[in-house]
Amino acid sequence: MKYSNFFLPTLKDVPSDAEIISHKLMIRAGMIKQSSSGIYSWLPLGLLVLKKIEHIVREEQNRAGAIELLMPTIQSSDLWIKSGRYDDYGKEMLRITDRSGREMLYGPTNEELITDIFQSHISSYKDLPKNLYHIQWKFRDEVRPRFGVMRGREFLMKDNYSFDLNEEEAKKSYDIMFKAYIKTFIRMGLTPISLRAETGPIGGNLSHEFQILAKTGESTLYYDKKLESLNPENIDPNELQSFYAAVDDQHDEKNCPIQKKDLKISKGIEVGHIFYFGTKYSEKLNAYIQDQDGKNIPVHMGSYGIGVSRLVGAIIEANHDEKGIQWPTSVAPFKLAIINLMSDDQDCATKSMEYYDYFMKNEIEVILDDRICSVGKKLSDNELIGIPFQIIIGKRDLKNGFVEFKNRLNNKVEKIKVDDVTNFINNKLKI
Ligand code: P5A
Repeated sequence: MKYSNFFLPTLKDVPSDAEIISHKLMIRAGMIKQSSSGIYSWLPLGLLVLKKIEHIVREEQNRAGAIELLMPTIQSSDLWIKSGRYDDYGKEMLRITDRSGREMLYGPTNEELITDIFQSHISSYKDLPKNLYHIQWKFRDEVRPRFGVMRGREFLMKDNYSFDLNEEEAKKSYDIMFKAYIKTFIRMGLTPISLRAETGPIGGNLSHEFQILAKTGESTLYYDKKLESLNPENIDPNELQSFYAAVDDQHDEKNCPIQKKDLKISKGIEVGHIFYFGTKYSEKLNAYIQDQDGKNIPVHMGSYGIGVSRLVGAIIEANHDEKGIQWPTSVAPFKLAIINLMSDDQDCATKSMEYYDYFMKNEIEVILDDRICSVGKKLSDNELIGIPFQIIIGKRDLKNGFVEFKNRLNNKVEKIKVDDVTNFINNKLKI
């Protein structure tokens, strides 16, 4: 991508209504534009990151055996009346009346709709277990939408639903998702902390939330320090669920089961939440299956959610400095930025194009900053948008046979010989 062709409207000034750093940076970096309270357009740079996150979530769901489908955003009220949640959900649910006077709603979650799909097609224990997911926009008319995409009214969620014969089998599905969640967040360069949680309007009696560590996070977490250094290849959900972790209002210093030396206190942001709620929806929505003895029993269900759009903000909260974003490579909108500081110099322009063509040919996600603007603006915009690897081409260095390489993750800068650049970057990206 050439910057001059792209749509990347960066801003110098901090928007006045943005309270937290990720919101400020997302607006300044031209990633989102508010369309109305809690509702955003995703501009090209923001969309690239959203898609990266979606891709990792999807891959880990598929690996864990979940099957993707796609349910609509608009639902009929009928199923919600049956489940009893039409009234319970209150003002958070956006209700719509269609031209024939039918009551519809913009889905805040999909337990009802998926249970109905399940019950229409599956009636035997032989077809279990099943785990179905989709990645779809939700709407919750939050009282106080704030913090940009972190607490939006319209937001993208990955939600899936497991169906099992009994509680024991359902706990196995729960544990598979638990493990998939930890892996998903680690792949995004985050440190996930899992905590026992309240079930709220989703229901049930077993639930965990997943927070990621970020200095600027809203919650204060108290947890066993072992949770910070998990090996994604070797995760035992039962062991993890037994480690101590609590948010501040649950933490009781006197009764804390672990020693002070093992206890860590950090700030976190909730990015995922999983629930086991047994037969709460299957009984009301008639999702019965025949067991091995020919008896009809309600199917046992769980639901699992990841805030895909919230993660964009959460990743920024966990990865930024005073100059801008520092994308972890796995979710970066581009892996490499080639920054030509002197766009009116023929040698600089030729060299940057040469590198650009090479990386494009090799399918590296690269952006070439070929804009005609001041050196100061180029450097500050590139710090702001935070592409992890940056090749900076200046007139004097180039004359001496060098360019600069900047690693935005640690801000280290080194000089590289012009002929070594492609190998150097290939090594960094492990091609
Ligand atoms: C689980 C999947 C559920 O809705 N039903 C289907 C269950 N859980 S939840 O905790 O309410 O939401 C799951 C995740 O969605 C994100 N999220 C939000 N993101 C942005 N703005 C919001 N207003 C918002 N509300 C929820 C969170 O990451 C949450 O963990």
